[in-house]
Amino acid sequence: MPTNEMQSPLDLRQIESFNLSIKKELSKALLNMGYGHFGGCLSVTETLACLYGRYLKHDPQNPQMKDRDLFVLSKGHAGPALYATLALRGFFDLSWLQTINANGTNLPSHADMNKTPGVDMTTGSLGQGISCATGMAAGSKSNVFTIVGDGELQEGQCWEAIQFAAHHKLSNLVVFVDNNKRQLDGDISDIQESFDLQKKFEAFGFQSLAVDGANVGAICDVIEQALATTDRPTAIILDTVKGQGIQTVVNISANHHLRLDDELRAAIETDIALLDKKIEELK
Ligand SMILES: Cc1ncc(C[n+]2csc(CCOP(=O)(O)OP(=O)(O)O)c2C)c(N)n1
Repeated sequence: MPTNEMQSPLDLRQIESFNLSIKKELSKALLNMGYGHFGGCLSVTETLACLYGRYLKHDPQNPQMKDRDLFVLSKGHAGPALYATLALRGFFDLSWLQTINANGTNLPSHADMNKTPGVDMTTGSLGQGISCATGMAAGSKSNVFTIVGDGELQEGQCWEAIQFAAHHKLSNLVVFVDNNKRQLDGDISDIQESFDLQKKFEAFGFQSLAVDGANVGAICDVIEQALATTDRPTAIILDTVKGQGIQTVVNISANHHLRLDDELRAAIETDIALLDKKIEELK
């Protein structure tokens, strides 16, 4: 897999600041809506910051650039995390985030390639994104990155895609698993155990790596391992916490989708102020 030489890469401090800014902007957008998928948006921001800050070949001025790398948010309900990333990267104005899911918006709650500059695949029906990403990797020389949920992997079609990718040795495909141990209605281990995801991907023929999904430096290291691999696809199992970065959300066990009352809103606003402080310290 060739590495990206076209964009000016951010250093680790900048990537961490980018990550915190994504958390802040997506949280502000969901506060504005009054509801949203807080938990599963917040658990993927570190990975998005690494990809869009350093590794993904892209051009915000030309979202359809021909030889760009491709990104598929297979867990499409985390759309607001991707939108905050794209806005901060310059694909569109930050003010668009205030229109998420509104009538006529370019930012529907789930990702839509026909509406949003920078979105490479429409997703939301779990299982379909990783299948599309695999087909895109088979049909292109570009690198294709996708993020799937651990709950999403209960969809059988994911494993068809994984088997196909391994058989065709799609070394330009990187599958991140947001292993936050929760799905919509509870703990994965209560609903349908994932067992050892790293071993499962390895058994299918992937290079299979595990990493702390809250540590941007560690995530960059495993992405580099993936980019250096030329004989098979890579899976990166992200050890994450649903809601990570906004403690109020972490503390709520049923944090998949929150509807805000005044108390919750005030608590999240306090957490956003803490993020602001950290962002300031990183300057
Ligand atoms: C095919 C399909 N079935 C059900 C849903 C409804 N749904 C949206 S998110 C979700 C839970 C997914 O869990 P996970 O992939 O672990 O996401 P995370 O916890 O990281 O947000 C479900 C069941 C859907 N979007 N698509």
